[in-house]
Amino acid sequence: MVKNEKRLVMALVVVMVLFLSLLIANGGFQQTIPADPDDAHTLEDEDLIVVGFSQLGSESVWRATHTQSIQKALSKENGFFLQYSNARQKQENQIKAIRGFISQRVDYIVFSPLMEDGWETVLTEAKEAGIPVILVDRKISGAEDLYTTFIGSNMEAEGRKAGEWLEKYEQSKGTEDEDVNIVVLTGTMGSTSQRGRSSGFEKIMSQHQNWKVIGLTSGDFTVVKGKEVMAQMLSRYDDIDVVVSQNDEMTFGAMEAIREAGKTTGEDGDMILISFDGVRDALELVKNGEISCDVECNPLQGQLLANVIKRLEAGQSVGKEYFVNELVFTKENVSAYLSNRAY
Ligand code: GYE
Repeated sequence: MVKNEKRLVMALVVVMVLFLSLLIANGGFQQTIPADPDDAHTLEDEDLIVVGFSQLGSESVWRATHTQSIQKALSKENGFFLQYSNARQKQENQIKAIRGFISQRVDYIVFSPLMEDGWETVLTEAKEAGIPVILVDRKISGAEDLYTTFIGSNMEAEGRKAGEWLEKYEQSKGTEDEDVNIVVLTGTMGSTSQRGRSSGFEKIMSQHQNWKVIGLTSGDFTVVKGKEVMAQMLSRYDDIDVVVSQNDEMTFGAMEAIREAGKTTGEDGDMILISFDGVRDALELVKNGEISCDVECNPLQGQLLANVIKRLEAGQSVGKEYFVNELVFTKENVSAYLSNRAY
């Protein structure tokens, strides 16, 4: 018996020594700290959905609102870990950001493409890594299998709405048979917003032989460029009837140039303005008549994005495109929306 007890004690000691040495080899009771700080969240936030978001820039109030809407919806409280990257209007920065997200093995890549062309290579890399890509705001050209879904505006419809408004306006003035000289300030060339708004407007224009685009140039969606190109237009043409400006920032810039040229805008002014976005400051100008029509572009896309990701997480199918609701603002309806406009 005594001998057997000794053996038992010896065996227990051996087991304990083995256990302790294993523990020491694995770093004891302390949690290991990852070597790569970028991996840190995977330990802390195991249940969060990791999303890499490449925004194209911060050129407008619309853009800032869009960014905030996504940041708010993809919060930790809602179950997300969001990596935000601002490309400052450079496609190469967006490509770099997307490559970074791929190497971090994020769960989803969300991005708003600066322009439509040039994404095949990097999005093929994402596809090969098995990371779903969700486009927001703007689209890409070519292969539809390079992204899972799109969430944003129907830019083509926005352009058409602008044309349809002008059609009705000319009719209401009884001037539908007179020549209409139009200047178009486009957004970033090659972007979905520029292409869609242009082609939608052109569709309506093609039904009116008397509508003439006398000048068309890009104002890059910014105030500064909008002012600069409008000043050039004003020095070239003194018979502009309508300015179609593809976002509110360019419209603000154009208005400065028009003022400095000693001209006025609005129904009783020298020319009328049609704008896009419908941010608060622009809606104030719709109210006082300086902008005649503002076609809404809705930047509040975050919640829809969060819902779509949650569906994908649940293994449910999603559509190929989701359009947000959008209105047309004129002085007849704008007051009702101004009071609770958040941006
Ligand atoms: O109209 C403009 C922004 O792509 C819809 O981009 C967006 C456009 C928006 O810079 O203000």
